Amino acid sequence: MTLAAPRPTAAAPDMSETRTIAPEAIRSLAEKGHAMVRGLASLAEVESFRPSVEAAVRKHAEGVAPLEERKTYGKAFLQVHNLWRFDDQVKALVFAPRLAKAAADLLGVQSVRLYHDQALCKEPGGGHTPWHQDQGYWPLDTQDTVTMWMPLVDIPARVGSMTFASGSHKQGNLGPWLIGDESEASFQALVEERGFPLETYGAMTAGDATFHKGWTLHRAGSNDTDLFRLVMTVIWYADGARITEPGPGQKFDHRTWLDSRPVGGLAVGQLNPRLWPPQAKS
Ligand SMILES: O=C(O)CCC(=O)C(=O)O
Repeated sequence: MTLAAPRPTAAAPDMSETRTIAPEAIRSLAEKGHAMVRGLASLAEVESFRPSVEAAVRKHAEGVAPLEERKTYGKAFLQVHNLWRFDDQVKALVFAPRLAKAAADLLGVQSVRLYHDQALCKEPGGGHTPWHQDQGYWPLDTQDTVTMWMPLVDIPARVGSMTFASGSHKQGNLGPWLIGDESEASFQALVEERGFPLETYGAMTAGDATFHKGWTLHRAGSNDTDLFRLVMTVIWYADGARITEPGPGQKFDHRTWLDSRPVGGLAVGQLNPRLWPPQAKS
C-alpha cells in the first residue's frame, strides 16, 4: 500500500487547552445521536500525530490480504486498535483533555473513561462500511457512550463522512447483527420501516470530528478515489459504568478492552483510564 512516506515525528502536541462545545452540538448528540465539532484539532496537531498513525496502518497492512480477496468487513477499512499503548505521539491525542472534555460535555456527564482507540483507513477502492450499532459490541451497562471520528486528511464529499440514522439511538439495541452483509441488509430494511431521517456531514477537513452515541445506527460509503481515508477514532464512556455479562458478540471486547474484569464490577481497568477530568500524574 502507498500511504505517505514516514517522516520524523515532531514533539507530541499539548492538547490540554479545552474548547467550549456549542449548545447546538450537545443538543444534536442528545436528540439525533450525532454531532459535528469542526476544527477540534488544528492542522499542526493533526500533522504531528499523523505519521505515527500512518506507520501503524502501514505495518498492519503488510499482514492483510489484497483488497479483492477480502470480505465486506475487510474491504471497508484497515483497522488498528489501541495505538496509544505503543506510540506516545498518538497517546497525546487519545489522552488529550480537549477531546475527553468534549466527549463529557457532549454526553452531559462529569467524567469519562477510555474504552479504546482505533485507526480506520478506507483504502482507494475500499468498500462501504455496513450499517451497524457500535454498542452491540460493548458489555457496558451505560447508554452514555460516544465515539469520536476524526479524519487526519481532508475528506471530499465524494468519499464522505459517515451517514447517521437520526434518533435511532433512542431505540437502543435494534438487532443482533454485527457489522457485515447481514447488518447492512437488515438495518437498511429497519431504517426504511421506521423512517429514521438520514444525515451526513459531507466533506470534512483534517481535525474536524463527528461524535455519535453507542446505539446510533451508522454506515459509510465506499471510496472510489485515490485517497487513503485515514481516520482516528476514540471511544469513551461515562465513569461509573459497570461490566455486563458479555453476549456472543461481546466476548472479544470483554477480553481485549476490559481486561476480562468481573461482570458486575466497575469498568475501571488499566486500559480504561479516566481521561476527564484528567488524573493527577503520579
Ligand atoms: O470509518 C468508517 O467507515 C466507519 C467507522 C465507524 O463505524 C465508527 O467509528 O463507529
